[in-house]
Amino acid sequence: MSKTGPKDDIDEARLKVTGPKGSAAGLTAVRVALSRNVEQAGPSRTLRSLARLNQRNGMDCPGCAWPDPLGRRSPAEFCENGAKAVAEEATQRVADPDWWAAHPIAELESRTEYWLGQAGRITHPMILRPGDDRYRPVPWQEAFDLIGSRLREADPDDAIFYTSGRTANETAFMYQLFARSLGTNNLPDCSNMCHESSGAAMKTTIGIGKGTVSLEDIHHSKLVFVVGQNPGTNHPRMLSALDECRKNGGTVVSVNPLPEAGLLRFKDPQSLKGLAGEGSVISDHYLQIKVGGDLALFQALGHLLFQAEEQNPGTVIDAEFVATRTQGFEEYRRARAQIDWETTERATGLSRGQIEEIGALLAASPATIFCWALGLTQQPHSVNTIREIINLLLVQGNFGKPGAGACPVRGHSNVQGDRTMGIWEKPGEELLAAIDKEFGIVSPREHGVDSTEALDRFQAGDVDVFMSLGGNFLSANAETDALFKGLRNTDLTVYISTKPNRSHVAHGRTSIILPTLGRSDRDDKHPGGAQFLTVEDSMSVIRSTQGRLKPVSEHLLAEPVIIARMAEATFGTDHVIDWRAMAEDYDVIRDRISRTLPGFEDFNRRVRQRNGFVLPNPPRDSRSFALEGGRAAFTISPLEYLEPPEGHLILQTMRSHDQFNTTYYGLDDRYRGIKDGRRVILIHPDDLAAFGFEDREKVTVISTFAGTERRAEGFRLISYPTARGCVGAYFPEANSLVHRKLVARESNTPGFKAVAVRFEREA
Ligand SMILES: Nc1nc2c(c(=O)[nH]1)N[C@H]1C(S)=C(S)[C@@H](COP(=O)(O)OP(=O)(O)OC[C@H]3O[C@@H](n4cnc5c(=O)[nH]c(N)nc54)[C@H](O)[C@@H]3O)O[C@H]1N2
Ligand SMILES: Nc1nc2c(c(=O)[nH]1)N[C@H]1C(S)=C(S)[C@@H](COP(=O)(O)OP(=O)(O)OC[C@H]3O[C@@H](n4cnc5c(=O)[nH]c(N)nc54)[C@H](O)[C@@H]3O)O[C@H]1N2
Ligand SMILES: [Mo]
Repeated sequence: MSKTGPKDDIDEARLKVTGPKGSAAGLTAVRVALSRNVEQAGPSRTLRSLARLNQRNGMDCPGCAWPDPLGRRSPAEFCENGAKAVAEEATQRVADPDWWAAHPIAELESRTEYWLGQAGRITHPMILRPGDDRYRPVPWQEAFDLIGSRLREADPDDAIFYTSGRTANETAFMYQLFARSLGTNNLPDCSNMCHESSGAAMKTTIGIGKGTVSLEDIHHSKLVFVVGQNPGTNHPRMLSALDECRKNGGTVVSVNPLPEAGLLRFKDPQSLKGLAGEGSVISDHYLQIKVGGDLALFQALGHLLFQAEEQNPGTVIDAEFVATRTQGFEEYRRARAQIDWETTERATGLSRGQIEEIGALLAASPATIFCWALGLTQQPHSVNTIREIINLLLVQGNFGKPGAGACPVRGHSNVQGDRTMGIWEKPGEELLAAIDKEFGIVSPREHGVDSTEALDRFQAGDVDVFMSLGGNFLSANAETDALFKGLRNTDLTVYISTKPNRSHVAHGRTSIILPTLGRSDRDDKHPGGAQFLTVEDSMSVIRSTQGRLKPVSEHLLAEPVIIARMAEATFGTDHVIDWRAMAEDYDVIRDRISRTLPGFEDFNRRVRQRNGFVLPNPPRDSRSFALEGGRAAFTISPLEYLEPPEGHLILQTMRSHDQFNTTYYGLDDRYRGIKDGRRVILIHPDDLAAFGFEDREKVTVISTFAGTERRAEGFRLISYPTARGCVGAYFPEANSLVHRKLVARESNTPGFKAVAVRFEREA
């Protein structure tokens, strides 16, 4: 075990490329997971944390939002990357006051997220005072008083409260209550950059912004599409579910510009048989689509459904469902009557024959699920693309029946729960009225800013206070260079964090870092003893989570306590809301949630049940839709795809196998065979040749949008079997290239997978 992070930062000259692998997981995954844990946390913390991961009364994995099985659980109900997420948090490396003293801001500015994050857990509250050159320790109460007095002075509209999706339900609820008590709905969150397009598309078509399937549905589906998603890396336990689906006779189709290892073959690390040998096939069909071509594909599939129905009347369309549960069907049928195959082939990069083969599968399937993630949510036409999935599901009545439905696979472990708890810049009247009634406050009605609108506010220089509950707002966002300057122009930045990151370096004139307990840490400094928190997974299951590890520093505070003490410092101890009572006993928060939010009745009792409880979901539970007449809505969208300007390619930005968003576990994107370097561009060999470049050549990447250009230097072109015309780079290295106006319409999500780029040779 090493108590300090790596001395050296990433040296891109050490980049090693071995090419893509054909299968995911297996013994290597187990070995990597264990060695990372032991290296960071030591053997005993490793054993204690991993044994309880995703077990009943255990700890919810701080990684992704994939659900846990309700029945049998494997003794190792986690994956390589979940284990790495735990190692990151359970680490015994510390960024203590000595560390901060040794590294002035000017030095930290030159560091990558890798180097910063590997420094370890922050141990003391820290402050950077105006004009000082480094963060120094500050007593908790002094930090709270400073925050409180600044917030009392500020126009609430000039304060912004960001949230990242690791935040637990109780914490999120208190945080939104804090912002609204102050008088603002400025509550942007990571969801704005993530699945907001899914929410926007689903709310307007099926009346709820959440998925409609359970894990059991996946196991027993006849046909599962996995679109724009890399589960082998980002939701590895999903591979077990897909494996089970295939064993039960289901078919899996994946749609992706990259041949991701986890979509090809899978060696189940939870079964001995799976560890050895070839592993099982995951995708029966793989469509190597062009980035942004999915809308065209789904429209073509819609056309093929009607064609199949014509050939075999009464076998494809669920006429009764359509007639009694939907609206707008005839218009949709008319819109799909014609198809322009030439354009469809150009948009998708697929042949008519390939699409027809999948069309036949879909037409014949009695129960279909569409799973998707960020490959569909971060493009200008994302909301319409997802609506087109809903159309396909509606035609065949794939809601509220076993093995069928819509499955947006969420990112952060509690991103869905945070929204349920009211972290939303555009709250509905129902939520605000319920909060006001329960707490005796008057919430503001004016909508706040989302993460993209926040960029404009920083650009304009009118943000006084920026607060961040977890996350890394700077590096996660678009146009990071401008945002960096904007944050520096802020009067006060407050970061509630576990580890150092570049947002801390983009400090306001005064900047405060409040170090907090993580999911795996014991939270027992309360009058009534140890407390637990709750989370909601991607399939709307609410369950408890409790850490047991000894915190790495005695100075850490739990997130609910931090919020309560900030609120007391802001409003005084005689405020209409009893903040302290909530922070002392989380049951008190849950009681108040149960009186405020629908679906949480009797919260404290039900969350203590064996498997927690499932939130109501009208499409899934009763085939009803909270829209006009209780009916789901077909929608009609124009055909749209991404056509780069002459001499350009379309860049998508994605995660390596060794990172969690802006934090890097290591430098080994093992399944893609890329190691020790991250400034790479994956490009098809024919595009490489067409543009006159050599494999491994060093280039500057230039993005163009609305007549402006952005440049990022020091990238290497890597010959890789991606779709033609589409290149890939890692998030967050490429974020500075994304113009803040390049967004998905309606959801305002940055166009992280839709950037037009060209390359310039570097010396
Ligand atoms: N280990 C680990 N787990 C994670 C995360 C992590 O960083 N590390 N992040 C978490 C979070 S917050 C999220 S939101 C999820 C993200 O999970 P993913 O959505 O899997 O994340 P990305 O790496 O962005 O991968 C996007 C995938 O979409 C494909 N793609 C890109 N453009 C298109 C397109 O136009 N069409 C199609 N069909 N495919 C396309 C890419 O090739 C890639 O395979 O994972 C969560 N889980
Ligand atoms: N180019 C590009 N950009 C993207 C994306 C993309 O695909 N491409 N994806 C987008 C997506 S899907 C998302 S979700 C966002 C992610 O955006 P964020 O959620 O803002 O970023 P993270 O990297 O997950 O945040 C990491 C930081 O959270 C803090 N942290 C970790 N655990 C805890 C905890 O328990 N409590 C507290 N208080 N802090 C904690 C640590 O200090 C760590 O440095 O990025 C978006 N940005
Ligand atoms: Mo996400």
